[in-house]
Amino acid sequence: MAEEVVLGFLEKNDEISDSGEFASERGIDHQELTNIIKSLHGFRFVNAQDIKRERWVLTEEGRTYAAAGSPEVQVFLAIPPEGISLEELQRKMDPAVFKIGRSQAIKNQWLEMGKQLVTRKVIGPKEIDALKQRKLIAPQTWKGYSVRKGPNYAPKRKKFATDLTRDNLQRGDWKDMEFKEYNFSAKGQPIEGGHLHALLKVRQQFKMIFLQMGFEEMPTNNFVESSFWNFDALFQPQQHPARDSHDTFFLQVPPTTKFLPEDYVERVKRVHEFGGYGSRGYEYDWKREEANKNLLRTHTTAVSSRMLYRLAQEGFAPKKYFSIDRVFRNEAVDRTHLAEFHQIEGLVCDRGLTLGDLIGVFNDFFTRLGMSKLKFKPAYNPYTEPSMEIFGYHEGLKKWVEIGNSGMFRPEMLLPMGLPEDVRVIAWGLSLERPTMILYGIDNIRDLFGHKVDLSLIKKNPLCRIGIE
Ligand code: FB9
Repeated sequence: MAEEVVLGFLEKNDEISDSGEFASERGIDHQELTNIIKSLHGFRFVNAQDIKRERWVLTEEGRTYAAAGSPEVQVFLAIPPEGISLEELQRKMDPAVFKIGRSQAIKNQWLEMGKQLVTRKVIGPKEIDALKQRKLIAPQTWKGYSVRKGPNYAPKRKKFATDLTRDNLQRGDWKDMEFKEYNFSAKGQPIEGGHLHALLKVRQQFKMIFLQMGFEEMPTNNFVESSFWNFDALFQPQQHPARDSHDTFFLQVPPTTKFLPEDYVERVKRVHEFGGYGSRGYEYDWKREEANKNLLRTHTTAVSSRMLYRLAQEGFAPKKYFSIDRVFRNEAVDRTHLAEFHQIEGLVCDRGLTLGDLIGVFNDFFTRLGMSKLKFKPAYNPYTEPSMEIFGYHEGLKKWVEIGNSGMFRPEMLLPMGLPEDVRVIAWGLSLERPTMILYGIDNIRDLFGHKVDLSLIKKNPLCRIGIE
C-alpha cells in the first residue's frame, strides 16, 4: 500500500526529494500519494515540504495545432519539456513533416541539439507570449512534496485505539495498546432527535393562548361525524349547498350513524320544519335519513354542537371551549387550499353575552397573535346571527389579512339543546395552515402538508413563539 512504500522508503533513505518522480517510478497515482503524505504529515509521521513547479502545457487548441500546424511548430510542440532523442522524435512524427520541420526549427533557433537529447530552446518571453496569445499553451502549476521523517516517524503507522473495550481488558491486550490523543475541541455528534412539524409547533402556541385565556379543549377525536351533529344540530337546512357531495365527503361504509338522542332529534326536526322559539324555521320536510348520513366533519363546529348539547343535558354552567383539529371539505384544491385543513375554533358560553363580548375576546386572542388592529365585516353563516368576518393588520406583511370568521349561535340551534333562554354562545374560527404559512414564509400549502413535504424542512424549520406575554 502506498503508505507502507513511503514509510518503508524513509526507513532506509533520508528524503523523498520529489513526490512526482517517486510516484511515477513506482506507478503510484501522484494525487493518491499526496493525500497519503498530507495525512502522515498531519499525524507528524513525516515532515512534508511543498514543491511547486510552473510549466507550460499544450492547450486543447495547441494539441490540434501541433497535429495540424506548420512542420516546425509541430516539431517544436512534439518535444516534451524534459527533452527527447532525435530517433524517438522522428518515430513520433510523420517523416516528411519531421524532415522539413526539424531544419526550419533549427534555423529559427527553437531547438537545443544536445548529444543525447533535443530540447526546446528555453523559448524566450517573446515566443511564450506569442504562443500564449494564440492560446496554444497555458500555464500549469504542478504541486508535490519533498518528504522526510517526522517526530512521530515509525516504519508502520500504528493503529491508535479510540476506545477501551471489554475484550481488550479480558484479552489483556490493553497493555500494549496506544490510544489516540483525546480531542477536546472536537464537536459532539449531532444528536438525531425527533422533529416537530411546523403545524404542530403553531398548534401548540395556539393551545397555549387558549389555555392562558382559561379555555378548555374539546374532544375532537372523531373525524367521522353524522350529518346530524355536523349540520342539522347547527340549524343548517338539508338543502344547503354545503351539504352536497360536491362540498362534503360522505362515507359509504359505514353509511349511517348508529345512535342519536331521539328526543333531541325530534326538537331539531321541528325547528327545521316549523321553527319555534320565535323563529319560522325553514318550512321544508326534514328527513331523518339525511341526518343519519355519515361524513367526514366539515368543521369543528360539529364538536362544539356536541359539547353544548352535553352542557345543556348535564346542567348549564358558563364555559370557554376550544378545539384545533382536522376538517375535510370536498372543494377545489389550489396553492393555498387542500381538501382538508386544521380548523381552530373558540367559543364562550354564558348568560347575557353580547357582540361586544365577542369583539372583546377577539381583541385579546388576536393581540396575543401579534395582531391588535382588527376590522369586522358583516357575513353569513347558517348557524350564527350576526356573523362577522375578521380582518387583522399584519405588521410584517404591512397589509390587512382575513384572519377568521365568527358569530353568535342562533337560538334555533341553542334552545332545542335545552340551554336556558338567556344563554348566549359567541364563537369564532380560523385555520392553522394560514397562520403557519405566514409565520414560516411558506407560500404553497403542499410545502407544508401532504406527501410532497420536504422532510429536511421539518428538521430545520425554526421554533415558533407566539402569544407569550
Ligand atoms: O385562518 C384564516 N386566516 C388567518 C388566520 C390567522 C392568521 O394569523 C397571522 C399570521 C399571524 C393569518 C390568517 N382564515 C380562515 C381566513 C382566510 O385564510 C380564508 O381564506 C380561509 N379560511 C378557511 C376556510 O376555508 C375553507 C380560514 C379557514 C376558516 C374559515 C372560517 C372558520 C374556520 C376556518 C370558521 C368559523 C366559525 C364561524 C362561526 C362560529 C364558529 C366557527
